[in-house]
Amino acid sequence: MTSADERFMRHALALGRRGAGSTWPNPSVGAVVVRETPEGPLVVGTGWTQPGGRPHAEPVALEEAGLAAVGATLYVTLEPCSHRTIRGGTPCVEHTILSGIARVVSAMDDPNPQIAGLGHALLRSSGVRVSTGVLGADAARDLRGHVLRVTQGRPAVTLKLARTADGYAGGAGGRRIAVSCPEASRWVHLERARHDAIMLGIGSVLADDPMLNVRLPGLNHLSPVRVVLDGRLQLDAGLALVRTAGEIPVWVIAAEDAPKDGETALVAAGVEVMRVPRDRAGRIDLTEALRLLALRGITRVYAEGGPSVAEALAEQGLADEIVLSVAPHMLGEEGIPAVRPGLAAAIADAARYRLAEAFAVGQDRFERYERIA
Ligand code: AOF
Ligand code: ZN
Repeated sequence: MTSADERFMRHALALGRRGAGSTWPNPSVGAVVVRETPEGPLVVGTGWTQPGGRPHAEPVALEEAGLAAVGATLYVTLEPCSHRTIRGGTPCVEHTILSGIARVVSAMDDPNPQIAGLGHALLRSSGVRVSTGVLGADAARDLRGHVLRVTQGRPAVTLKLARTADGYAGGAGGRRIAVSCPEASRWVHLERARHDAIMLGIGSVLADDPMLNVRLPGLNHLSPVRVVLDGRLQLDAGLALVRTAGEIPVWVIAAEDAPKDGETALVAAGVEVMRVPRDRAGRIDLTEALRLLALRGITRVYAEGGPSVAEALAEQGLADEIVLSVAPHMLGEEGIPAVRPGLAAAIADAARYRLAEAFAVGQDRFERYERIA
């Protein structure tokens, strides 16, 4: 590996991130084709996985490079695929070999059992030089949703909670309060766009009647699937989510024994109702709920609350990233605490989470924690 390899892989990683949230069930991969010239290396093609998951990143970059790919190096953030599917067409390995690429630099093996090393092996056996593992840790973080889905049958979960300076997420009785500053709210909308699904507990939905869409100029079409954890099926057909279910999907995950009466009106409004068992505490079994989402192709979930869902996810080791923000202003009275004891214990435990980053957006301060084990 050379510093040039790292440099171009960084470029490929940045390109791959562009598709995050819009390629599920596929991972969003980035690819860069680089040619040596007398003046130094030259980027002759770039690509990333396209909306819906196809075309893959490699054919996009290789097509742009055209004949300039002959003898060039392909940087790719995931092992090129080797499988042939009815929907997919030509495997990326074949595209790569036919393009005349001399060397492939990849960040990580694809744990998808259909590929799992075969992509790299086929390239080598065709005389392409292959280096793997370049910035592998960065790629593993970016593609965590894909990795978890194909290895553990669950999506990656980002948990996000905002609180006032005195620690509240809501007012007394769940009353909605303004917590985040406008800049932080916009940042959250961008984060929504980078995930496949937003997930909320029914408590927050009933308290806030949120839209849970992406409201950023030009990016509205990137609104993710809206998932509500609703054990007793309390979702009301008059709520904003339900009224817009025809435009942006709403999936409700209820307990198996939840009453059937409300379901007809929700389904008529375009809501999909799914059912999972209850856990031992009588709540929706989160592991089962996430398994269901992964089965439906979801790789990246943005869990926006509220405090009970956040605590349960953290306690059960299901939150891969935890993003906590604190605003400068106080609520100044009793409210709903944002960080419940189980979540506080999880992030304070150095064996479970580490503080990866601290930053400010507008007036709000953010901390991002990453799961260790
Ligand atoms: C690549 N480049 O850009 C992506 C890859 O359903 P298919 O046929 O599109 O294949 C999906 C699988 O291909 C997916 O599960 C993952 O293993 C890999 N994704 N591979 O070579 C890409 N997105
Ligand atoms: Zn491919």
